[in-house]
Amino acid sequence: MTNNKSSKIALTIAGSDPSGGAGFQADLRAFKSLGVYGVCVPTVLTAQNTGGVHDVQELTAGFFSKQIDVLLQDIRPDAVKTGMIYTLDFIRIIADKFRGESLSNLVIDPVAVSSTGVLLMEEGLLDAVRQHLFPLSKIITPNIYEASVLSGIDIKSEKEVKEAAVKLKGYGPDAVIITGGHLESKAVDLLFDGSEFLSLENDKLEGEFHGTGCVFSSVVTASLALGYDLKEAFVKANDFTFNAMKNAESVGKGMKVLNI
Ligand code: PXL
Repeated sequence: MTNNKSSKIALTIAGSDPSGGAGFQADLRAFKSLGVYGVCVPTVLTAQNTGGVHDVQELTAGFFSKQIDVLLQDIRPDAVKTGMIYTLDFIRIIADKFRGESLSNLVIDPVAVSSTGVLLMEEGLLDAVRQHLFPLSKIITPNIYEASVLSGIDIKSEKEVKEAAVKLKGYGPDAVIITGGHLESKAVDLLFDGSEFLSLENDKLEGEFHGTGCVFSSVVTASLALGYDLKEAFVKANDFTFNAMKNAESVGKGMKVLNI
């Protein structure tokens, strides 16, 4: 049999956002924007619009697991990302599959709360993500809030962002990116690869945006699928996300969604 595969492939394991601004819908569009073929396994469904998350419906663990098995029997992704996971069972299933299938280039976006403050995982589960998934991952992409909870460091300035990055690196990922330092007048993203820090600063943009974390981590994932290194993936994600925010659109009555 000849192998006609030409596109690189990225898998997102994430929640559904019917409004398309976040969740696997945003991930798939971001993959496509980088020329990467996207595949997806939903974890949960949400009842959601641009105003916020109204309800969450989990899939059963058995069905979730089957989606991954059936997909991987057929398609081998070049990179994988996780977004909203929601339950401990699902965290364990992802860790098992990841080890069992010897997949590479895992990007963990430890999604904890929505932009409007709704919990996107059961309480206390960030610890389980840290314990089960960080050791398997290439890059983790917490925002400042998630990095604070995960590291136990109360982040107030760039000094603590760096301390948190060093601590999170100790949990096993090859690299840590802490996004959206909503600190002072600039938005700062920080990469730590175990030896060096790289900070990228952008002007803070006015308004409320939905899905920035999903888009950022998806660009990192697509970049790894394309063969870029950590630093290149970081720079690409920072640049792409900032431009998509600058050109954000109001598709509904609530938050703006990124233009990707
Ligand atoms: O932006 C985080 C996020 C991720 N995944 C889903 C979401 C949200 C935010 O609302 O709904 C499905």
